[in-house]
Amino acid sequence: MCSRALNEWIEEVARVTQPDRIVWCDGSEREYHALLEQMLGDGTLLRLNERKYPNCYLHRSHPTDVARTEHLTFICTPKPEDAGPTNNWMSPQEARERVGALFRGCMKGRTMYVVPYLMGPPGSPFSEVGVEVTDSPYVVANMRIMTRMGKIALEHLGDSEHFVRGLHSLGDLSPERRYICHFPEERAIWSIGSGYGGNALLGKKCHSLRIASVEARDEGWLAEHMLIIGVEDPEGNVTYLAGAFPSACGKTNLAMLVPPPALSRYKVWTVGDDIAWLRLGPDGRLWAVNPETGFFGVAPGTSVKTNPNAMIALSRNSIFTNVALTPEGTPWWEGMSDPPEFAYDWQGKPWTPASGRPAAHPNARYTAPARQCPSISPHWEDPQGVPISAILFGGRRARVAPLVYEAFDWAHGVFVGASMASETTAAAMGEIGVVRRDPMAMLPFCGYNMADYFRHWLWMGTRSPRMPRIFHVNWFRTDERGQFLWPGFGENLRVLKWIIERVNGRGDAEETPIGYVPTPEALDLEGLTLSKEAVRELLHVDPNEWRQEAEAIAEFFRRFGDRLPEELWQAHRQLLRRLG
Ligand code: OXD
Ligand code: MN
Repeated sequence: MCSRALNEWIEEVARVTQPDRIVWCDGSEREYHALLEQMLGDGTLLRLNERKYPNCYLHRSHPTDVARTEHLTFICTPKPEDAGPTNNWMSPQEARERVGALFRGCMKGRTMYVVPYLMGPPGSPFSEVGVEVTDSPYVVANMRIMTRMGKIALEHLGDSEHFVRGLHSLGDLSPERRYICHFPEERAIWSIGSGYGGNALLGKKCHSLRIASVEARDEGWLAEHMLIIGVEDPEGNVTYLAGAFPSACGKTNLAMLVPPPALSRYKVWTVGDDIAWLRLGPDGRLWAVNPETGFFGVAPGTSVKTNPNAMIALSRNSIFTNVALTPEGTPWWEGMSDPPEFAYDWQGKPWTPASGRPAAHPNARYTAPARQCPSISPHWEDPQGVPISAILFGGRRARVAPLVYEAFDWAHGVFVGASMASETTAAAMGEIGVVRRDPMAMLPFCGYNMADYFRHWLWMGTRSPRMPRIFHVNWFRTDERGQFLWPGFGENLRVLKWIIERVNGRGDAEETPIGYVPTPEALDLEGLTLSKEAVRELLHVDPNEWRQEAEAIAEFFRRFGDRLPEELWQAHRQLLRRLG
């Protein structure tokens, strides 16, 4: 059984791209292994040490194709205003001409894979079918880890014509001919010239965030760049939290947090590490699913110490991209362990610790099945999702933002999310470490005008009195010598504990101009050696810094002109008033 609309679309795509062969992927183990063998044969993959990393492979990408290329990512709507000032815009007609030309004959001599996939748990009202057509077997193999692929997706599709159409080709991998185009009105994606995850695994950022955010606006739900976790207290109560953090700011680590010894009677359950689809349930609460089935995590910095659950998840059946390779055939990256005496770097060149360059690319990745994560929640595939009690917004801020604060109410929380900022990381091409506004961590992922997106968020808050409470966290504050003030990682549970107490009507807080900040005693710091000054600094709200911050926020808001919801300006004026 196969939808006629799907067959027709595949015929049309094949006419344009002219592949030598068309392969419909069924998602089976057999098919996966055949693909792997083929890629081992042509050098696309290298097999890792079968004893230490069973069924694991290394891929080295083209050296210019190692991260998302935001400047080559476009929203193609009839009017530029519908893409908004924070997106690159191209008219659908121009895209069809300029980018369409690159697809003409691009699969000559290649195999075209048809990859049906399901985002979201089987049988869930949240779930959506997409079909990615690609000429990259590496993309197919990764899609099989990251999505429910093949037969199950076709079953969900039935004879419907309702699916996201994703067309991907490696093209010639040249950045000059690289485009990632989204057509929200047609629910279509065209990506050419890159094999990198965020650009090429179309189920992920392109479908589940950029296209889905537009659907969510139209249908009354939220598609967000958020992790989802359940925190179980010693009495066995589980509170679910969702958190939006920019790329490479520790979402995966937080999603798989291991409690520190002082809080060993707590347990953190992983539901998702990157994307959340959230809908109002019949009970008026906001329920969330993780549409993915795998983790496409940043390898550098991941270790048994920082994220033991990830290390177990990635130890088998995983694909590594742009990590270093040790002589014994195991992957290595900066921060994993003491450096090996010798390795091959991410480009396959001989490397030693004296080489003076990183062995792994800073944005090296692992693609690992979610079900292998020891902390995976027993509810991670529940069709109705999990009920969210609190939303966390967070960024990487050396200064200004305290460790944690709570918004006064939903509308203020939307202001907090809309004015979020973070220092840039290696997950996208460009300068690293500069502070940029990244509202709700969605700046690179919102498929429409963010002013309308903020309006949608505000409207969601009016729909139920049981919406989650909103918090802002910052694990990255530093002292005047540039040292992190907060230990981070597992210790972040102390902050989550306060958040959960607040949600349950407990947890002492002080009202400050920016929101409720915990009193120093309200944070459980038992067993942590943190000076009183450090705690004070971590929780400090400096009115002068915040006045400057408010000016930077206003400057950002002004970019949206009249389209910015008045509620956000009102929240801004209130902030200034409270700052005095
Ligand atoms: C990711 C990203 O890969 O945000 O998740 O870049
Ligand atoms: Mn992400």
